Amino acid sequence: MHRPAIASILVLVSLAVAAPAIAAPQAPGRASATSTVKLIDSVMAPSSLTVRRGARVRFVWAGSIAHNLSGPGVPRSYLTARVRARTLTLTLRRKGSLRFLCTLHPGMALRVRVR
Ligand SMILES: [Cu+2]
Repeated sequence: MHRPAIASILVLVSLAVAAPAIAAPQAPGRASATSTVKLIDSVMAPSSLTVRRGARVRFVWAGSIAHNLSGPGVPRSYLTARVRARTLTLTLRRKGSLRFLCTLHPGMALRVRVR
């Protein structure tokens, strides 16, 4: 008996969530692609992205000072906390232009265009 292919995909997604330090397989141009954005002192790198609907964006705190994160889909705890080391992966399900920012550092922002 064969398991449906979707089961394998769900397992991969689950592993990526459970172990964010392990890089998930990336396939550029596919809806399941993950883009990594680093929060460095005091910029987001890259500062703009264009992705397909359904893509994931993984925020990685890579700087030595604290940053917070605000934007669509970001849990409130990331805005209220001064975070030093954390990752957050969001799945972007709607087309449009999104903006994420650190409110502690003016100009520390990311714009994402979801196609
Ligand atoms: Cu910041």
